[in-house]
Amino acid sequence: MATDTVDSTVLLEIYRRTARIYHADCKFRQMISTGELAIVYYPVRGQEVLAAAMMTALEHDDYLVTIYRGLHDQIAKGVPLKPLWAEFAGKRTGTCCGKGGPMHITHPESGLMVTTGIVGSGIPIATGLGLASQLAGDGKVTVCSFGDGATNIGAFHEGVNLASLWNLPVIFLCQNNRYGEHTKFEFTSTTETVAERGVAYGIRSVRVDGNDAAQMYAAAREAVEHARAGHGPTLIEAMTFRFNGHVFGDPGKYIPKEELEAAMAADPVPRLREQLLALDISPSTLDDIDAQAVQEVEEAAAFALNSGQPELRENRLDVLSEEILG
Ligand SMILES: Cc1ncc(C[n+]2csc(CCOP(=O)(O)OP(=O)(O)O)c2C)c(N)n1
Repeated sequence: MATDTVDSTVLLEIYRRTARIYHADCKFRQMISTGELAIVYYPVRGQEVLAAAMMTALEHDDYLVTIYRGLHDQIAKGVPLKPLWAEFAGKRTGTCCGKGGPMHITHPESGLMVTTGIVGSGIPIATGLGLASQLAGDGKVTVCSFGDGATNIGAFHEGVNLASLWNLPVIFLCQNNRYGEHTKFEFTSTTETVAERGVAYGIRSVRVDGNDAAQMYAAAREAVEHARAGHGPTLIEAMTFRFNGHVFGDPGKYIPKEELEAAMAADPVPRLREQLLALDISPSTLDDIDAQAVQEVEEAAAFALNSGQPELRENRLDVLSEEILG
């Protein structure tokens, strides 16, 4: 799909979210490198536009289930930056009072229902959220983000099959960054694509260039409208690439040099900027958006650093909806 078929205000909103993600990811990597922050971090550089376009197609109270590599999804869904950063840093002011940490970010107020560390485990949860919405008739759509590696886990097949059978309002968003940890997708899959696996379960399945904002947004909108109209789930296989290693500190030696260079030459962030400039959006408008994002990220990082850690005695609080221990 050509960019001129998507409204430039929509593309600008995608750029705004992309800028926040881009600058937050850079800042996390910088702070870990300098020793200011000691956390396990899964970089999202290269996958920003995909998440920004997907979440722009949602309403604020639609649901999101994501994974440890989830910063881009969380920011794009609208989780406020300060408590998000504080949770990554394990601070009391975080979304889960510092007790979830980087792999377990939850913020239901923004629709972010859960972030999981076990590969594929969010998929049946998302199917359950879809069932809850269908039963309640609340009109909400659940997006479930996961990587290509997760599609080899049993939970993927169970969740997709049930969502298809019960016609649930769920979007299975496979962010195919071509590597599961250190292993190339081709070495783990009997099918060439993830999308064709969905076809076997009778679920509407599409494969798109996730790094193209207009194409990704169009696929996201169609899937949201399809789900909202009661027509059931969609599996979107969004092609992308991660520019850094699996986890921060992994030099990514298993990625052939030429493959990484080609991916970086097609960096989705400057690509979106170029597309906006071609639509007569001025460079200063885009610079202002970047400057605003940098400021928000700096403020969030300072907020996280200056917040205190939860105390040991708080360990058992916030676990159940009703406290049962004094
Ligand atoms: C059930 C399970 N098996 C193995 C792991 C170890 N592990 C963590 S991340 C990962 C790779 C998953 O790759 P993918 O689903 O493609 O997501 P990506 O990290 O590329 O975003 C693995 C094998 C795990 N966390 N859970």
